Amino acid sequence: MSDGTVIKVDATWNKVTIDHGPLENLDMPAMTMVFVVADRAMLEDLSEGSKLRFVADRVNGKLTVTEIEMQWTRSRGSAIRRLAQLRRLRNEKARLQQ
Ligand SMILES: [Cu+2]
Repeated sequence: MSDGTVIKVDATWNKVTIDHGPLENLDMPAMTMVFVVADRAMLEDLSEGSKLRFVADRVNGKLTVTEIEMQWTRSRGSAIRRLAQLRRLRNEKARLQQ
């Protein structure tokens, strides 16, 4: 996995601009560039300034983010979304146990 910081999220085209460290599997030095994401759900966790670790590969000729691991210093907005998601899951679990 490589380290990166999200510069921009483009939900319309399923793209994300990442300031990334070296990508050894692609023989690429550190730089800022645009990637496609393999699954648009990946974009939900990302916002400007998010720190992540990720895997990128060439898929159908396009440089594509295939795996993402969020760092703890994620943006406040996505932390709040994550909390709301956890609360929903907890409510759902409580409902099923009734
Ligand atoms: Cu690059």
